[in-house]
Amino acid sequence: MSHIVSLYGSGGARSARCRWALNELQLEYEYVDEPGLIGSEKLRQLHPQSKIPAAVINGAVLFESSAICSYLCDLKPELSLIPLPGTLKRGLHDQWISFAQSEVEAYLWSNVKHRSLYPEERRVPDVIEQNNIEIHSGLKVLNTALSKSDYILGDEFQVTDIIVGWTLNWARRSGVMNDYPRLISYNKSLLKRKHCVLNSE
Ligand SMILES: N[C@@H](CCC(=O)N[C@@H](CS)C(=O)NCC(=O)O)C(=O)O
Repeated sequence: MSHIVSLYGSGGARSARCRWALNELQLEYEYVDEPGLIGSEKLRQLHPQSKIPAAVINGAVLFESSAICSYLCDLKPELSLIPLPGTLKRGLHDQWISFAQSEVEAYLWSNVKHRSLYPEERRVPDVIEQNNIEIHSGLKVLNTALSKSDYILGDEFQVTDIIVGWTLNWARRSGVMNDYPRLISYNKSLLKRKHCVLNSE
């Protein structure tokens, strides 16, 4: 069955997760990357906070990058990029994408806000040190989990690796991943993938 997909995004933002998943799934899609998109009324029709990514898939609106990625993979089960619903592996997929986003990514994002995004009067520099403690706690867990296998869920690349991999690539680019050799080698192997669109710098 063919699917009609429009993705709203920009560059290396979290929408890159969705572009990478779409590429792995070999799904054609319309990509909407326009100046002034974030915060626009046009995007607010699709995302209540007018953030990216948002997607229209077969006429239905979806936001949150990991939800978009997982749903797209569910649409093409024959490619086996996501474990089937109801399996333990699917539970582990949910576990690790939630873990990466809530235990690492949210703190990376908070650091960016407190360093540069918020207006000066909202920035709390002390938060950054606290955030870094949380980030390292999360990275340590991921480093240990990945020491047992090539990919998060075992021997096969899954969309889980796209979602968690985006978080880890951001950690690397933020300079907080240097003490985790397994995360560095995992990140390198993901960046080599043909369909990967993450920023390798
Ligand atoms: N948890 C959301 C985060 C969405 C998000 O914060 N997107 C950023 C770009 S990567 C954005 O649109 N930021 C604009 C803003 O915060 O106003 C997801 O994974 O989709």
